[in-house]
Amino acid sequence: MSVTSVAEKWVETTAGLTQPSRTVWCDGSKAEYDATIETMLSDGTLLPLNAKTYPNCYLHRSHPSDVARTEQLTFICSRERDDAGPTNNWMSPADGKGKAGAYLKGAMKGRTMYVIPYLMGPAGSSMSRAGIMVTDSAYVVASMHLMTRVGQVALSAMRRDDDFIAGLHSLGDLSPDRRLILHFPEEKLIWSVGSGYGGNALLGKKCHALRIASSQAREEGWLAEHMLIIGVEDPEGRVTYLAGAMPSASGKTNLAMAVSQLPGWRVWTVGDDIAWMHVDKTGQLRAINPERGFFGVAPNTSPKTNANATQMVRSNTIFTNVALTADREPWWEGLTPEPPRGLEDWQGRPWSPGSGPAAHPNSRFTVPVHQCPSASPSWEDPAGVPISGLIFGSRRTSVIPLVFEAFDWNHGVFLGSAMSTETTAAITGKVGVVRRDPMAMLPFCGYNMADYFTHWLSMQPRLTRAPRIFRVNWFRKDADGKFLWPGYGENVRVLKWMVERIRGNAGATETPVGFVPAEGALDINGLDVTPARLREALRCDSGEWLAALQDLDEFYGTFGSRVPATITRHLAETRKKLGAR
Ligand code: GTP
Ligand code: SPV
Ligand code: MN
Repeated sequence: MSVTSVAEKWVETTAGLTQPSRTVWCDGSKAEYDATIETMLSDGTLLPLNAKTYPNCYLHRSHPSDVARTEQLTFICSRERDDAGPTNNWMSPADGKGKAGAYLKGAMKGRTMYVIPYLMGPAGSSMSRAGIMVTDSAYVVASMHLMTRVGQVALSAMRRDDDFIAGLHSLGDLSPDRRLILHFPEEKLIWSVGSGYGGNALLGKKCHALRIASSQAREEGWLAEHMLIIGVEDPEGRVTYLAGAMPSASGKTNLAMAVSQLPGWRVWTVGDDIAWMHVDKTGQLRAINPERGFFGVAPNTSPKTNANATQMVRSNTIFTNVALTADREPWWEGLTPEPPRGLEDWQGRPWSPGSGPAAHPNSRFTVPVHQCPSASPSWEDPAGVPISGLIFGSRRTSVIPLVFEAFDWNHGVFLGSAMSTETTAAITGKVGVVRRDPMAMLPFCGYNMADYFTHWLSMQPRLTRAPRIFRVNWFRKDADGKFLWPGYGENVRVLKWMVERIRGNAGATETPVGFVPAEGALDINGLDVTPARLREALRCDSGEWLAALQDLDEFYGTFGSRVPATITRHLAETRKKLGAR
């Protein structure tokens, strides 16, 4: 591998700080992956799964206090506090390096430091970007192999000697008291210490592809978004590409590989978590999936809810924090209607009904995209796929209709900026708390969120055909706490309406918040949902909406004058239409 002098120097400096016993450069080969797995099998980091039914699959149990992203320990270390904005934790670069530096000093003594050159995005795409991360975790090395493109392909993609995001990761002592996930956008640098889990540790994912990339995207005029990407094929074989933002554990992976319950329609998977989108020369928005794998939520994944996922995780998959059956197969709540006998829970303890969930609620599978039966033929196209519609979805048990469409781009940006959602197990802390999560980017925007709204608005004049913007909510419940909408494969009915809206041939009714499907416009042929329940799922209640918008002035107010006037004007107009006095 040909390594640039800048990269070499940074790795040397890093080794000086962390003092590993040896440094290994990763080449991304299969031999390297296999050797890493062997090492972890022999030291107990991985447990082998049933080689007949789950070939090349392994179970990893993380430290019990290291099971999800820790947002309170995640910081944007821009020079100016205002450039991180009120929705991010902030530390000065000097403070960040001082604090984390103390945890990192000598942290790799007696350990191997792996250097991983990785590429986010398909080889040969002008939209792809390189990173170099170092880590003392073999689990991270194997996961990066599955989730990114590792080795020379990354080094070759660098446009200059210093054209890479540098990421320093150490497990430290895994104590939450000595854990920090720091981002230095001005230095294109990430420091993460004290966690070996998911987005905290696989630095290519949230740290690079969202927090640092969003800041880079603003400078360079593109969008780095927390979005799935799909192609929706109609019965004539025409494919319409959509990208959709939903907060953590709120339906991206499931929608990305939905098995259509509508004859003739199907969903092709391009990505399930992150979209990088550029405007091309003709003014068309195009998206690539910067990742090469899925890090998906296990609980509730079943042949009924997500047949593609259950099929793709039957080989070459690393499971983290799922339960283990007596046959050494992975298990999680929802996989089968009844839990099998003789389960070990996610911490390896014998499990019995009544002792809480057997799999951790944020347990996950890590698997390459190409194993997904619905992977799109275009998923690695260096030119990306043309995006005709954008979806903002959130998890709300009330108020927010199943689907509605923004009046135009700017109104859609307002709807995205006003998104609220209920928290999930993907982050440590309380589950089910309603919070503002603009565009599902609250934990991932690497700069001031008000400037992010401005950046979104600035895209519109550059687009010849601005994508239609839709808002969805699969999670609205009735008075008895039951979901009003069956979800999963039935969501394709909603996708069909979107595709027809994009083509200009689906009926819609105007409400104060946007267009909802007109009576009969949503295809419910063969669906077991009463018209009354469907009406309830689509209902826009002015009183409920006005109450739900109440805290929005305060939220926008935290950004001071940085919030674009277009956004606050849309809020005022919406209130007026809803009949506010
Ligand atoms: P991250 O990987 O954390 O970003 O999550 P995600 O947005 O990819 O969410 P995912 O698709 O993994 O779904 C999270 C949870 O929501 C799982 O328990 C799913 O079963 C559930 N879920 C997903 N789609 C639907 C749906 O259409 N209806 C209902 N009721 N639940 C859903
Ligand atoms: C999320 O929390 O949005 C995830 C899981 O996708 S993690 O990669 O851990 O951030
Ligand atoms: Mn997901």
